[in-house]
Amino acid sequence: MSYTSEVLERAIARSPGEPEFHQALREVIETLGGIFERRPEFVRWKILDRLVEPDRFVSFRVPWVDGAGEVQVNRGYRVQYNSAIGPYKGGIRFHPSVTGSVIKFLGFEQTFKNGLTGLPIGGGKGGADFDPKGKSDTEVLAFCQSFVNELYRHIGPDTDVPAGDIGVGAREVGYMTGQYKRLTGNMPGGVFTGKGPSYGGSLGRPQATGYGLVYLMEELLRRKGLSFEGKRVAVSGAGNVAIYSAEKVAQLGGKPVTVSDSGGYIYDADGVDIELLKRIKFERNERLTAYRDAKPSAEYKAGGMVWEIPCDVALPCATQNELPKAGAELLVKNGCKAVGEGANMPSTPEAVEVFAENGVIFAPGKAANAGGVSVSALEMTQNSMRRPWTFEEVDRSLLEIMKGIVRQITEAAETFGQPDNLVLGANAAGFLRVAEAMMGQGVV
Ligand code: NDP
Ligand code: 2IT
Repeated sequence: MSYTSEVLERAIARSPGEPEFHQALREVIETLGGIFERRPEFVRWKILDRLVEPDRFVSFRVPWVDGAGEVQVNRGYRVQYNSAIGPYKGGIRFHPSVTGSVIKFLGFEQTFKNGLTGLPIGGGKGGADFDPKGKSDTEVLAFCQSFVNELYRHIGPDTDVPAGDIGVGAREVGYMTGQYKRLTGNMPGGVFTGKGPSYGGSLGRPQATGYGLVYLMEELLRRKGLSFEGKRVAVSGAGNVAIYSAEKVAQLGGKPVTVSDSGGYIYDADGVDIELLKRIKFERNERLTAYRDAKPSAEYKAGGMVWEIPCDVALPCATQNELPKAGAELLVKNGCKAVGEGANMPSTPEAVEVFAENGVIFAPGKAANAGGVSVSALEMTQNSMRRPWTFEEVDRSLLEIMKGIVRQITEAAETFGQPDNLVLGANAAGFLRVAEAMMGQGVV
C-alpha cells in the first residue's frame, strides 16, 4: 500500500462515524502522492501524519432560554486545526446539520485554503447545531451570548479569530463581539472578523467571498479565451456568498439565472434582480417564494436542483454535497463549461470525476472561495494598524489575492504534470505552504 493510502486509512479508522471529515481527507490526500516522491523529508518528518490530526478540538454545552421561557441545550464546537502559518482563522456555522465531523472537515479544508491566500493565518472552524430559522432577534442574541460564554476562553486576536459562515453574518458576529468584550473587559479589535463597519469591520468583507469567487473564475476563463460576458450562470444558495457572486457576475456582463434556498429554487430567464433578492433575503428574511411573487419572469420550483437549468457556468454557493453526480451530468449535457465552488465541498467526489472526464474547468472551494477569509485577514491587519481602508483599496487587494491563487494552483497543476487538474493544483499548492511552515518549526 502507498504511504498516502496508509496515512488515510489510519486517519479514517481513528475517527469512525465522521463521513464529511473522511471525504475531505480522501479528496486531499489522494492527490498528494507526487509530492512525497519529490520530498521524502515530508515523509520522514511525518508531516501528513500530523496534518490529519487537528491541533485541538473542543465541544461544549450551549444552554440558553428561548422566547417562551423554556431552557434549550445545543452543542457548540471549535476546531483549532493547524497554526503553522499563523493564528487559527475560520468561520462559525449555525445550522442543525453541524456535527463534529462537519467542523473537522471544514477546519481541514480551511488550513489549506488559508495557506493559498499567502496571508499569515492558520486554519480553524467552529459552530453549533443551533437552527436560526424562525428564531427571534432576542433568541439569537441569547444563543450567541451563551455560545461565547464558553468560546471566549479559547480565542483571541493572536490565537484564534472566528468569523461568519452559514447562519452567521454581521448580526451574530456583532453579538459575539459584544459578549467577548463584556467577559474580557477589552474592546477586542481583531478577535472576530466580519464585524459591522462602525466597530472595526472591513469594508468589502460582506462581498468578499462572492466577488473573490467571480474574480477567480473570470481569470480562469480568461486563460481559456473566455469571459463572463453574455454567459448564463447557475448559482445555488441565496445567502451571503450566492448573492454577492450573482451581483459580481452581473457586473461583469454575465446573467445569473438561478438562486436557491432549502425550500426550492428560482429560475429567472431575465436574470436575477439582485436588489430585489437582497431586500427579500437581507432585509425581510423571507423565503424565495417571495421573489416569485414579486417578479413575473421568475419561476419557482419546490425541491429540485438548479443544475437542471441550462447554463455556461455553475457556481454552487449553498452547502456541502449539494452537487451530486446526477447534477454534474445534467450540467455537462447542457453544455456547462466551468464550475466554481463558492461553498465548501459542494460537489461530491463522483461529480468532480464527471467534470474531469468532460473537460469542464473546475475550481475547488479551497481556492475559489478563499476571498472571504482573505478579506478577514485584511480586517485583522486594519484592526492592528487602527486604520480602516476604503472599499476600493480592499477590493483591489482581493482581486490581486485571487489572481495570485490562480497562479499558484495552475503552476502546481503543471508541475505535477496535470495542467487542467485544479483539484490537484490547489491541494498541492496549499499543502506545500503548510508543510514548509511545519518543517521550519520542528515536531509540534
Ligand atoms: P448563508 O447562511 O448566508 O446562506 C446559506 C444559503 O445556503 C442559504 O440560502 C441556505 O438556505 C442555503 N443552505 C444552507 N444549508 C443548506 C442545506 N443543507 N440545503 C439546502 N440549502 C442550504 O451562508 P453563506 O452564504 O455564508 O455560506 C454558503 C457556503 O459558502 C457555505 O458552504 C460556507 O461554508 C461557504 N463559505 C462562506 C464564506 C463566507 O464568507 N460567508 C467563505 C467561504 C465559504 P436556507 O436559508 O433555506 O437555509
Ligand atoms: O469558509 C470560510 O472560508 C469562511 N467561512 C470565512 C472564514 C473567515 O475567517 O472569514
